[in-house]
Amino acid sequence: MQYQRSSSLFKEAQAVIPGGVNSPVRAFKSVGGTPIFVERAKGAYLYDADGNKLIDYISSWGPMILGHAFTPVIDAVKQRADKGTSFGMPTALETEIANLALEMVPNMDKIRFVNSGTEACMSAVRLARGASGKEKIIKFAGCYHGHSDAFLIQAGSGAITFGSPSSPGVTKGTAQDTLLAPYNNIEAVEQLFQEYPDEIAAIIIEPVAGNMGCIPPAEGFLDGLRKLCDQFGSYLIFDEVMTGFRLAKGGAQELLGVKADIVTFGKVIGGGLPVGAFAASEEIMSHLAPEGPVYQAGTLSGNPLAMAAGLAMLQALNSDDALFDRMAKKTERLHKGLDSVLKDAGLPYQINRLGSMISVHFTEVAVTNFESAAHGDNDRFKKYFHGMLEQGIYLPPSAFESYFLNDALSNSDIDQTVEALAVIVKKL
Ligand code: HOZ
Repeated sequence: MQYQRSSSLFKEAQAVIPGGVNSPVRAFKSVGGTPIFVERAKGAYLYDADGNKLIDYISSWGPMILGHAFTPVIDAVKQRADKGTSFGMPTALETEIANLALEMVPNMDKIRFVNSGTEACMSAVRLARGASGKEKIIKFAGCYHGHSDAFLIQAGSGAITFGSPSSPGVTKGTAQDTLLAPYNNIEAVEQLFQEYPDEIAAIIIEPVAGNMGCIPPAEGFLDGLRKLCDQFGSYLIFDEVMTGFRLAKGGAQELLGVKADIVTFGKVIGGGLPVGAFAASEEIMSHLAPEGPVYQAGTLSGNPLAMAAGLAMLQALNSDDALFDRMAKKTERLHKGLDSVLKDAGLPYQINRLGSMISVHFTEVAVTNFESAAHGDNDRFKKYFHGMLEQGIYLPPSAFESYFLNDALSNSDIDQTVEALAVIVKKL
């Protein structure tokens, strides 16, 4: 494959945008080489600036769950654009998508729309603090909840990829209110509650971690968190930015049968436009301005184009009862295929999967938390990433990210992906 055009576009971008990108993981720093500049995408395929066609396994990091340029979403945006793109005033569309989202997601009475997953998580924590009158939160090493200060402490995703899980610029004061525990370790969380019984406003967690590769929760772990929150009067926040409307209509709460107090969304809920949201019970949401004193706002919140895209996406998901099962089966097919090639090659590897999320780590230890994810052999991952790219397969350019499959991927795309691995596996 040739990447001359991407390469020159990257140079031009580096002159005016830090690192040449508007979000660090896109820069390919952990795998090396030149980021691919996209020209357009349709269904399961990306078409880059050099005219290469790639099978896409990131689906815009989640939102393109029904494939790129999904016609009902594109039509909804086009139709809405003619009526004006922003008013800073309420529209009926916001109530319509709120009703549908609340019908699909269990346990929630009210929802507030924002512009990104970062904003949703940041606002959810402020709400938990304001409603509980407590200040500390517990987060898990390797989980990523956006780039707001309180979360950039042992964070996953790009923060690990670039070796700065705890970012400069986050004050000591902020850091001391964020307590850390290893993912899947209930004893560590119990210990934190013993140490700070009256100070913990909330636990925030990705119910299926997707920012250190894909790491499903251990049996009983989320239930254990639920019990601790009930016992100590703390809120359980599920960051469902990745899992919401992806693992099931009702996200991880529905699939795993654990009730959260506050849920945050992003990615799929915007159908590919910038949307985040957070939802909770009537009582918790009553603390939010203008009803209550916890302030949160946004000029572009509930933006009509974004709401139209999100509504069309949720309607499509809600009307297809076979979708989530079908996507889980496709992901299982990929898992089995990759597994058989890697096993035959005798390489150390782990494949984690839940629903339509999956990832490969090149290590002999089971990957259950940040520490074990960090055991992965990054040199081998780089060869894997670039080898697959040469074969026309676009994977996440970091071992600390999950793949997000989309429904446009056919069995033959998946088989082609497995064949690509068979071609390159001897060079890994
Ligand atoms: N933080 C995102 C993945 N976990 C990457 C966002 C992007 O680069 O688009």
